[in-house]
Amino acid sequence: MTSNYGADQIQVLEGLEAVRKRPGMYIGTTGPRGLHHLVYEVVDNSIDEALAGHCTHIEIDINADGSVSVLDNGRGIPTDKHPKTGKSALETVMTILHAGGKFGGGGYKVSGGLHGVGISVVNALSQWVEVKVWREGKLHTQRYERGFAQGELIASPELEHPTGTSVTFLPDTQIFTGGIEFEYSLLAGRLRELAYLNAGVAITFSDYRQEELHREIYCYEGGIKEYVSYMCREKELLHPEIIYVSGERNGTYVEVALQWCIDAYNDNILGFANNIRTIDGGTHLEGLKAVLTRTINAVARKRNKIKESESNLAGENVREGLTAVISVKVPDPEFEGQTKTKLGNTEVRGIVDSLVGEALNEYLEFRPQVADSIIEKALQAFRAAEAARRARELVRRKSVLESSPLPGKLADCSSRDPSESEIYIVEGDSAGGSAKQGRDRRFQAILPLRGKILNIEKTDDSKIYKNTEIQALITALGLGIRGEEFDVSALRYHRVIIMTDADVDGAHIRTLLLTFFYRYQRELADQGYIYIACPPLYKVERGRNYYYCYSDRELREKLSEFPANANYTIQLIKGLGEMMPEQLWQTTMNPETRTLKRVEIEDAAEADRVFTVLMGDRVAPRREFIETHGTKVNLTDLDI
Ligand code: 0RA
Repeated sequence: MTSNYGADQIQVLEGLEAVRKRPGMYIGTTGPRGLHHLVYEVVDNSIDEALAGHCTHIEIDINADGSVSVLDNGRGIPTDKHPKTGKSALETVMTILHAGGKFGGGGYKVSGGLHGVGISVVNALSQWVEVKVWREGKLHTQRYERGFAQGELIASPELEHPTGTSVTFLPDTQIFTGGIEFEYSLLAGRLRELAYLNAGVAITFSDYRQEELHREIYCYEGGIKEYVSYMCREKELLHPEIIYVSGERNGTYVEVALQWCIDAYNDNILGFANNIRTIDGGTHLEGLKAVLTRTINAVARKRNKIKESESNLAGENVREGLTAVISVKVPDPEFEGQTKTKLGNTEVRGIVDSLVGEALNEYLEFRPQVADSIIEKALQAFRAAEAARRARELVRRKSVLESSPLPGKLADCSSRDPSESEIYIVEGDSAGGSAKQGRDRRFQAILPLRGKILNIEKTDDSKIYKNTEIQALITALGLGIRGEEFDVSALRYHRVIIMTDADVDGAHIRTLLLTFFYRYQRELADQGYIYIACPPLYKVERGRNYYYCYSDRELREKLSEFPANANYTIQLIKGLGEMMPEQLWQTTMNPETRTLKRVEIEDAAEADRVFTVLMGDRVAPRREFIETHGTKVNLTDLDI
């Protein structure tokens, strides 16, 4: 360190000083994100060696002292003298800013964007670094402190050891003032992602900081195909095989894996450029979307699924239910945007478009069944979108003009004051009949629904608007358009009362209705307009007296009041339809004597989960939920 600095070497020192002065310029932040980037930077060098075809295994250790080691079985960083610096190639890479990329055998370096700043940046921002290189039958070691080499590179014979590189570093607490604690799960997530993106590379990750060793090995022979298959693990597949395309043009490598699923209505496309997740998209994703739309439309026309006079499927129709990963490797990546996670290279759009276009065309040509099922799914999406648009327009027009006729089966009340009006939503026509006769028509309206209403959770908007039961509900209540702002002034009744039988079917219909209200206009539930009627379960007669019991507990209590030798009869009330109108009024509808439960959604997120569990496709969690919670789903008793 003492003798004859050449001009170059002074430059070197200034270079790493600059990194220590403005670390943010090189690693973004000196918070946790920047700290973890140090690891990614070192790992990227080993990944590059793997991509060059010389390395199969990368081992990352968080050591007991909090330092991190990255070991690979590549060729080892060259250790011979570098002609310009007079230093070993290794020391040059470690101490000269941006030396890594320009250096060594014309290798293809894919790291870029957020990292790819070079291992010298890690060196500059570390309290110490220890490098080991196994090459040419020798072990070469050197230590650095805050960027400065501590002595020469030392070589000792180690004939039996395979080639490779090991870099161990401890981040500098002077730089990372918020601490240098690495988060296992953060690193694990990124390392797993790297394993998916680089098929066949085995990545071992160990954490020696606790008594108990954590170790995981990530290795995916199928690469991004396995990534897509993992993302689809709980979905129903539209076609049996993941569609996989890979190719190269002008030094740009493109890999795409595609899988459409039946029970999904969104798309889920992950983009990567040079192993970096491009959250803000970019030209590779633009190319992929364009070519998918064009190819599926062309195949659909060729197969006569779209007539000459008909319009093309839109991109979002084609992508409905699609899970995809696109990974490109570009020689000179340009990353744009605030977070530098948008690929800017314009040439990539056309390369992706033409490579994927050719391959996908050929793939579908030989698999007409796969082609037809993808086309059919897209056509369904297209029709659903059209129908939803028309239905929305219809509803909007109606609500604007307020000319929508009330449904024929609604027995409306005479009051026009919503604050005193209530509507009973009743299961079935016969119960509806009793309720109509039993009600106080001045302020009580009755809307009978026939059978089970649609499960809104599983249905797209167009079907929702077409369903007559739901249309009746929407117009009778004066609700607006799904998802749009709730307008209390349009609500025709301030008590919306669900009245169903006290059996399993009744409970199911009640849940369907609650789901409908929750999904359609949740404020209705949030603001406490929804109630549940409580019809009696039993009628107990003793002499000239009779009593209604609304639960098994009430029945037991009533019976225990009777003398031991009493004669009495218990009538099980099977359904609302069995009750006489007068009886229904007295037990369930008369505000003086009835019990109503107000539906309270205390915690919207929890309610959403409950509804999803109860109404979604997955049968197992539903059973579990019903077993543990019974039927008491967010209902709190409220006597009024
Ligand atoms: C350039 C040339 C050669 C190896 C590497 C870079 C290399 C760098 C790193 C960084 C971490 N692990 C690494 N492994 C290899 C070798 C050129 C040759 O041997 O001909």
